Amino acid sequence: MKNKELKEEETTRANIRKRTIISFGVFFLLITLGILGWKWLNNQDQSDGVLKPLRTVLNANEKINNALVGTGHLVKEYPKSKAGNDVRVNGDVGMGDDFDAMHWKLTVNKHPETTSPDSVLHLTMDDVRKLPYKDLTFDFKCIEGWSQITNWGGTKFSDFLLHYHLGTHSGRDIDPNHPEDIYKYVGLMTPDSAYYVGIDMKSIMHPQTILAYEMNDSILPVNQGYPLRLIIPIKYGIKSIKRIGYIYFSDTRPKDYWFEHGYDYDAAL
Ligand SMILES: Nc1nc2c(c(=O)[nH]1)N[C@H]1C(S)=C(S)[C@@H](COP(=O)(O)O)O[C@H]1N2
Ligand SMILES: [Mo]
Repeated sequence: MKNKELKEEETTRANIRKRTIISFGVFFLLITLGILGWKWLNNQDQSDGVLKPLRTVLNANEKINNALVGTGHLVKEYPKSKAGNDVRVNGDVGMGDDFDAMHWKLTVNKHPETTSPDSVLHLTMDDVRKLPYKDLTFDFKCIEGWSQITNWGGTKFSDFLLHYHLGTHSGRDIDPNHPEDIYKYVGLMTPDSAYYVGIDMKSIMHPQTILAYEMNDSILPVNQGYPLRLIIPIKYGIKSIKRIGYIYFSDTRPKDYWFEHGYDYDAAL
């Protein structure tokens, strides 16, 4: 009896030793793999400010987002009374003091391949104000982690495009039945070209995407984008470009300031 117990105890000990050795082996193997993986990742080329393997993941996310962002999905809206008066000012790229607001015009280039006079529009704020009015109170989210409920007034981007017959190769109105005629992207830039964003057509046509010229029922403050900014609630604040000078269309991704600094091109919420 005693002998048997002793034997059992010995085999148990041997088993424990064996398992401990295996555990350590696995532990060191994982650490080695981790270090090798990290080294491999860091040896990869950069693509648009981000390591290539990471960029591939970001691009995959973007495809899924593009498939999901339909005009049916609406961002939550709040009563105007919930909007803050003390609106945070964030980001001043392309917002220099040398801006001549008196002579500002919105330059719209209808086609990427030509700058012939009949392909370019020069619009005033009076032109923009003639379009149907739309206001919106929503939770504005910055990629840095803060958010704020704010109120904006202007015109739907989709109304702007349809009124000026913009966004198509043919110059006809955007028609979902003719997707081949619709440019894939809209590019927007500040007058000094220092800040710029690219937005896919589906998102720019979203019913909550607006060309805003008011905040809390008053004219936009200068540091909030006077005279005209984008408000695009389905995306992070980085896409809501302040002080728009140029709008253009393209079938390839327009350049994008924060994408060049390593952020996801879509910046979808
Ligand atoms: N021209 C311009 N537009 C810009 C930025 C900028 O630096 N320059 N920053 C963006 C960022 S990161 C955010 S969060 C919002 C902030 O808008 P607000 O200053 O009105 O709060 O503007 C966006 N639009
Ligand atoms: Mo932001």
